[in-house]
Amino acid sequence: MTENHETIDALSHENRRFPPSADFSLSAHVSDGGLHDEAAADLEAFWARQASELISWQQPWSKVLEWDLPYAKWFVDGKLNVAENCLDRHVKAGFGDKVAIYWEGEPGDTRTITYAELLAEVEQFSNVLKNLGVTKGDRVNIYLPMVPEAAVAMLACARIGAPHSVVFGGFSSQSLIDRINDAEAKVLITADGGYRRGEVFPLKPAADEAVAQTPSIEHVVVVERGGNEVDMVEGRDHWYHDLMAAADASCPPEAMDSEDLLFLLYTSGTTGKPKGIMHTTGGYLTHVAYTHRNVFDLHRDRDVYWCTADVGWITGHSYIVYGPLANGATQVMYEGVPNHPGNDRFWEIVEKYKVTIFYTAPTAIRTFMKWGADEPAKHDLSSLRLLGTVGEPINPEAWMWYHEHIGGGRCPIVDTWWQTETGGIMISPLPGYTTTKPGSATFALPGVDIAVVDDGGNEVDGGGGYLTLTRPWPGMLRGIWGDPQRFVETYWSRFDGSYFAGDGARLDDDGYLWLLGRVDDVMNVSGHRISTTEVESALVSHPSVAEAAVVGANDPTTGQAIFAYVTLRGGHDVDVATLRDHVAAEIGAIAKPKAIFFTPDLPKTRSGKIMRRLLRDVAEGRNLGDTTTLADASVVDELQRRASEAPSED
Ligand code: 7RM
Repeated sequence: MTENHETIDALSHENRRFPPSADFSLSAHVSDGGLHDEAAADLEAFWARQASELISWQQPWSKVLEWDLPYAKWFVDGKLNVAENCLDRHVKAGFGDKVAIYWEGEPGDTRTITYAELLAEVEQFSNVLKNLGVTKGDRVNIYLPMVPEAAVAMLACARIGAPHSVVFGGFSSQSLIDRINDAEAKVLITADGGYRRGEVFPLKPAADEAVAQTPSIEHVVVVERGGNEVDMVEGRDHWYHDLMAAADASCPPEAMDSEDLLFLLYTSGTTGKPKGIMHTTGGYLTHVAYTHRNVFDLHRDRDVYWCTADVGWITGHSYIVYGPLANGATQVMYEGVPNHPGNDRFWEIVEKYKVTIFYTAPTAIRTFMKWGADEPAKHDLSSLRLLGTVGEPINPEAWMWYHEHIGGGRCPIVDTWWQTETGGIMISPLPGYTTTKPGSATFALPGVDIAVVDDGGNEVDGGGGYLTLTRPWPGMLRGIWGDPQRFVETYWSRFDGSYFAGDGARLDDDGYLWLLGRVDDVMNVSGHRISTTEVESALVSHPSVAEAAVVGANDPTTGQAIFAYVTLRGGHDVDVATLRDHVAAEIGAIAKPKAIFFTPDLPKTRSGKIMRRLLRDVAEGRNLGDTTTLADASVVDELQRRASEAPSED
């Protein structure tokens, strides 16, 4: 522990523990500390073994790692093709008839796609891209709903060595313009529209607006999905099915260098233009295959895996497309929202496909809590054997709800911490080995080295601090597209020799890690550095609260004062005084919110992360800053209206 005060005060306590069941451990890939020991003994040898056991190489590497801080090269001189790893080798090994994707459209239409069928589609689409003039190294932009063609397009790019840049289908034309222009993409793959909440949302008009301002785009490929009316520009726009019908069936996979660019994925920080995060080939694929196998304990002969993310996010890249397919998994892919036609749609899908592994976001879980336990109770969820979360800290009460009402009390939960920049999971329980504590992501995975440090960069051996990664890992970002300076400044300047993730974390007495949210969100109340996550978790531990967002707003007396925005569970009611006392009882009087506002919804990004910056603007009576990444703009208007009502206080 650092002297006098911790960098971030540790307030909450959680004593519940969940060791893996003997039954689960018995068949788990990892059931002891062997992998940890192996990685600790020789990190490079450890990753080399993963790369050779999980991935097929056309040419072996000459060197495992070349590390010239902050630039890493993994599996130097190795040659491989990602699509071949995800498809061809499974078909060659006799798994051609195995289902790769059970696709469920929102209206209820379905498609079942085997590995052989997926390979055929990808080969043909690779030829479509080639026919449009795409060659190795050209960037291709993808702007699609959650349809199988999204995976096909990504894999076809990988097959011919054209890096893709997927833009989430919920983003506006302006976001698309910025990302296409930054990447200077040559081809755009989009759809007429997709289904969302029972209606067709058009994509092609946004794509048209974008292409008018993106001179690099030569061709637009349009997947027919929504059936909505679209304008097709002669010579520029082509229907996917027309091009496919005219393309050759066979396309051999390109031999790619391990360090060739596989994709760009843009992340928007709090300031500045979106960063094109660069991921390369061999290290990335090794990292996602290794984590997908061991964190989810994937047994491809019996598991049905479902990750509810969109392919437009890194979670979709790593844990819908590349990790699961590299491992030969059978998975569910769902097009739509969780509440169409009813609030039990997800549970209906779990029952229908007998899903065994389910991976979702805390924001979704808190929404399910709001809708009530009756929804999952309508369905037989007994096929589930493992649950996962990603995207935000999961509050202990949401963890417990997930455990009881979705996992039936029997499924281990893996709370997986990672980032677009890390490429794959970094911190997580290993479900057959790690004893979990609700709300803790537990420990760094074997092969990953972290340190929680204080302001001066000194490692703390307990309490709160900044999360850093101290050694290179294979899935790490290789840079920011077109902006090498920003890469160094953003990630490698704050702490000498380490990657700074931007997150706060706490180590408890047993060495468990508790993620405390972005350090920009940490509050300073009378000199105490309090994490928003801990106060939110205290609020969510009240039986009436479904979700809470907490921010520090300027205060003349205490520096910052805690403002809380609270969403209640369906059919519940509670008053402000009760909740303030509840927080005081849970974590101490210092963390008692000065004001609590009730709200039906919280402002979130399109990937479901709470936008505390906007709530700070509201709390401090400022005009709202950049709201372009907000999923639903009406939420903050309503909050601003409510903020003009007097805040409640002692
Ligand atoms: C995968 C993803 C990254 C940020 C990261 C954290 C937060 C993600 C967890 C988490 C606590 C987790 N990529 N985060 N997972 N916080 N516990 N298990 O979300 O680039 O979009 O976001 O998300 O703040 O820095 S991301």
